[in-house]
Amino acid sequence: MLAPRLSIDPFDEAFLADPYAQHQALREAGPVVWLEPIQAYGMARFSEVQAGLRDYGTFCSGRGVGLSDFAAETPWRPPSLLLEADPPLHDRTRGLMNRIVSWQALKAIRPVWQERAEALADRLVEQRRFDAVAELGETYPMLVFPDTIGVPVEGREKLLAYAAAVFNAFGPRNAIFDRGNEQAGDAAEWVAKACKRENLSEGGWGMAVYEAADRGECSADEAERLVRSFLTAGVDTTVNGIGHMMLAFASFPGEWQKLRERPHLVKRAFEESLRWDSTVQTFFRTTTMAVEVGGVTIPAGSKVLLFLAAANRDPRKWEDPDRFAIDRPLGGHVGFGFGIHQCLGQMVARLEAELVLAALLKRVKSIRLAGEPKRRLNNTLHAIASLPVEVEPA
Ligand code: OVV
Repeated sequence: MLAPRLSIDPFDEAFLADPYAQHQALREAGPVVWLEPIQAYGMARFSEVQAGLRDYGTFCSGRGVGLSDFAAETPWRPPSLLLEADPPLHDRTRGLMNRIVSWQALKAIRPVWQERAEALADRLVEQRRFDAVAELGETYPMLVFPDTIGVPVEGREKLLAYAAAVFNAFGPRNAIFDRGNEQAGDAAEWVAKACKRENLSEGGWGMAVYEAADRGECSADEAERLVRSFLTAGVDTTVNGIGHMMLAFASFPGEWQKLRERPHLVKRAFEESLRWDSTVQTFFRTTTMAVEVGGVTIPAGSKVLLFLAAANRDPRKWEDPDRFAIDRPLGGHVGFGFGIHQCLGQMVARLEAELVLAALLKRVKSIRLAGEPKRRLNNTLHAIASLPVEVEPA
């Protein structure tokens, strides 16, 4: 059977401004669709997305997780040794990185990160009105993450523009991609320098990668590129994760009251906000062989777009999926992906969100939108440019 052909372009500006409006059409059309404008397959139902992520042998990452097929085109930057790699290479690099982003490492940084979350919350609640993106979503990760990696202070604000450009580059070379590159300016050069051993501080996670290289776990060149992964994947993701968590509470005020009564739900609230609005909306895979999905044969060498965010609101899996409900039964969303590539930094993201949310919860009785949220269009991330909120101190 052939996949239904759709004229939906998941990278046009209308789609990216409100992807949720079109996810239903993608899911309803079938388990696999052919997206005419980008000449690629797509899957938007939970069970097929999860199965695709699970089957890394058939749906590979080594040919790139963007629209560009690395088997046919030269990648625009040297491929990530994690995201854009398959086993066995992937398992070696991932194992090394997992030992750095460990439970013990997170336990060690928690007190400092907590102090910074509390201080920031003090300041914002005193203000009453603030921009939950510019003053919280962006500020908090930038207060904690670059120090943890150990990058130079001078110029580190460039990390935001660099990440935005990388996430744009998973899509087609459209106007959003061009604008992102323009705004990035010399950020890629700054990041390349920051990844070098001589520019990383002692005791940071960046230096820890080079120490793994000293032990023979990878080469020095590989270490440099693995540090780049921290810097690419660690900022704009958590920035928008915290932003959407705040948007969720501002949009569903009853949930804040619920959380005030049941503060032990803090971690679940973040998980639910990621399900409700998944920062990483999509990633591609490439088929290594012909594969049948729901009666449709996808030929070998096909690009397949996995709609993580659409899967996370699939009514086949979730009850009343458009509702943000912090006490919903735990369901295992795919906002952090699934399987061998599942987010390396998920514990970092969870820690940041938990500390920010707990710090606010102690101080805030209610949150409301104080203006129209503004979107920032990105080919992969669901991103917010501005989110004016007003809080009532507790
Ligand atoms: C998950 C992710 C996003 C972007 C870049 C990378 C990873 C990387 O490994 O460079």
